[in-house]
Amino acid sequence: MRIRFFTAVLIYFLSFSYVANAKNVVSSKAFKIEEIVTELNFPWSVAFISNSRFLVTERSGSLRQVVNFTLGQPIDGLPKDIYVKSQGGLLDVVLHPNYQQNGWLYLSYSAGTDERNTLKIMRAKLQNNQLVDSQVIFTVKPFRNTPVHYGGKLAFLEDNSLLITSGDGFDFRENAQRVNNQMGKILRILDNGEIPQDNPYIGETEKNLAHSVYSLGHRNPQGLVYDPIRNLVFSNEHGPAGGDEINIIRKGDNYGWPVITNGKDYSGALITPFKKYPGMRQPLVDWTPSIAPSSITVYDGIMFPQMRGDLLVTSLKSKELIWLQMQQNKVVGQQSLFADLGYRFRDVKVHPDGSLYLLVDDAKGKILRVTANR
Ligand SMILES: [Ca+2]
Repeated sequence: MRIRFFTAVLIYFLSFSYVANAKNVVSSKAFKIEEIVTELNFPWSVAFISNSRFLVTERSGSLRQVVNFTLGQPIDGLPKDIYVKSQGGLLDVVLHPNYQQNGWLYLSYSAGTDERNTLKIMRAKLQNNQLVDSQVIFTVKPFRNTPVHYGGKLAFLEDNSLLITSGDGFDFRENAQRVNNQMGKILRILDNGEIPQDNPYIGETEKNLAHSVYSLGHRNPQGLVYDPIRNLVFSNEHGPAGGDEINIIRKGDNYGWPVITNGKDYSGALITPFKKYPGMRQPLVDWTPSIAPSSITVYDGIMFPQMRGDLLVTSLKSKELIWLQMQQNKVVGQQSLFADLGYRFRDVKVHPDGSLYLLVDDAKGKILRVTANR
């Protein structure tokens, strides 16, 4: 049952009653929504440098700085081999946890050609609207010949190591279960690209590609966040037709794709007879039918106190922001926000002031700023 509320946020926070997969719909009128940047070509991610400055990637291959809501010219010095096609291009941007001291920013992008491409991770410093000291610190292997399912999300852990989501390339789903293969994985590297010696498969001395593997059995994970309060990593991934998931990511664990899933092939064909299998983790949340979850974050701001500690997930297909209300590590309610706007949402981030930044996925994409409507 879908219920539409037009009253203040606090009221429906108090009134939730959770039925598996049911979402209460919250009108956007409960929030103040401003378009702060427009004319962006498929914006993919933002990273806040300060309260008044942030970086935004456009999948078509531009990185730009926004200062006091004014969009800057594309930053020079991006890699020459960015492969822009279908789901590929310039993807995530994140700042090193010690960015204010060391200036390192990190980018993920697809690189190569139709016949031979992959996901790469680089770091660089920003100087006068130009990237300097650029270094490609990681190249996912093997290469592939499809322009889809890159994953591409980045998140730093508390020890300053970097997690990377890597998709299965669509045509190569069996690779998600192969340890000595970096497709369909969450990978972990040090901030300079070296391999941490406490990664789970570091002892597989004959299997070099396994050394960076942190977890396996993923399809196309496009959401990734480290929650320092719970000391947990949350990731969301696209299933096939059905079987979209949020998972709590733990070192060395197997999340099942393509051996277990609640989804089916787009043709309707069965991918696997199994929804459970010994040694494979069940998702924290399953969305069947699919919503196409494109990013996840934990709300840690002060502007919306009723959201604190909760998960926020953007959706491309169901065109909403999903607010997952949490009690400890359990999801106890789901609210659908901003569905009445009709936008495909690519990313959600929490600004230092607690407002929400939402990226609209479109050739004429934009950034919405959501503040409390008082
Ligand atoms: Ca799974």
